[in-house]
Amino acid sequence: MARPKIALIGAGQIGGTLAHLAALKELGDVVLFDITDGIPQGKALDIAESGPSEGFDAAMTGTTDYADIAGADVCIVTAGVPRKPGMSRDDLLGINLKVMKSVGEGIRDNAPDAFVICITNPLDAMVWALQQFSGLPANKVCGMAGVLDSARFRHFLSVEFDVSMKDVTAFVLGGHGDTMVPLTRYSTVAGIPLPDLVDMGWTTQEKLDAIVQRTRDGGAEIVGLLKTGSAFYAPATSAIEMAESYLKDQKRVLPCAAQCNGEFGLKDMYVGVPTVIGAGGIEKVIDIKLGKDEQVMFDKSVDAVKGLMTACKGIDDTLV
Ligand code: A3D
Repeated sequence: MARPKIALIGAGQIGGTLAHLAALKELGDVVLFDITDGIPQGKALDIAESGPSEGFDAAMTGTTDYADIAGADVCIVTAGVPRKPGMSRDDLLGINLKVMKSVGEGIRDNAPDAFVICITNPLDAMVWALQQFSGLPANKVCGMAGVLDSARFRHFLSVEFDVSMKDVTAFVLGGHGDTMVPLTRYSTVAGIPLPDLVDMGWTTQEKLDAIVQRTRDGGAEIVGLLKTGSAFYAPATSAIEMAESYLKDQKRVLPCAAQCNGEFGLKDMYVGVPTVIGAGGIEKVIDIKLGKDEQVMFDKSVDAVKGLMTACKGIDDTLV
């Protein structure tokens, strides 16, 4: 059987890391696409040359021609611009929306059967627009944010509790922005919910609140340190986790930006929700019950995403 084909649209910081990880995990043959000639070809060759030492079997090609992504099983989209210190994700909307249009059309014309994972910011609005521009079914187009935000939360919690990250689970829902909703009640250490751990004296409510806020600011913290761009190692790892679940039909339960069709009382919009990812793409949106305070935070986050969708419609009147 032929190896799966993974197309990476955008060969920048995240794109290059995605290619390297896909090769190391032998998820399939990789095509790196970018509009800047030389970058995708150079990164593809560099990664291919690490193959003999690593011992992976995966073909790597770089291209500026959409025809080369033909028949891709998975497309991961990072095309666009990242933020710089002082910028919010929302400041990227105008420029990245135009990029989503060309990327959507490129995928529509060359890889209409692919499972598409969008990473470009502002995430929830960009994946919503990308789905419309590509015309692919909504269950085959999703956005990566919740896996990353939850991973950041899990990392901070594991340091606070001095336990293995493997035993910390966490859920972060809502839009990928300042209004994201880390759900402490659904986050656990080996099944023990965080509020119980506060009662047990493992941490204080103040410390937990600070960790929740640090999770919300996790992207900005890295932008502030790097100064020239945004995070790329953990974002790439998170998207690879989602791609692997699709390619291997693992049916992982992962939070991601998915189209809601009645779940959480929402329709025709993308926002971070718990999902099941398998061979059918987004096979299920898990409609969990939110507490009163959680619902208030989630609604605020949904409103922020709706505001961005309205701004997109003001720029491109083909969006509905
Ligand atoms: P960067 O290293 O600048 O790479 C972006 C690449 O896109 C560059 O190589 C560009 O040449 C290329 N590009 C620009 N326009 C096009 C186009 N029309 N078609 C194809 N390629 C194009 O950025 P990055 O890899 O660090 O980040 C990529 C995106 O991911 C940005 O929008 C970030 O804001 C976003 N991001 C999202 C998260 C989430 O958790 C959702 C995390 C980190 C970064």
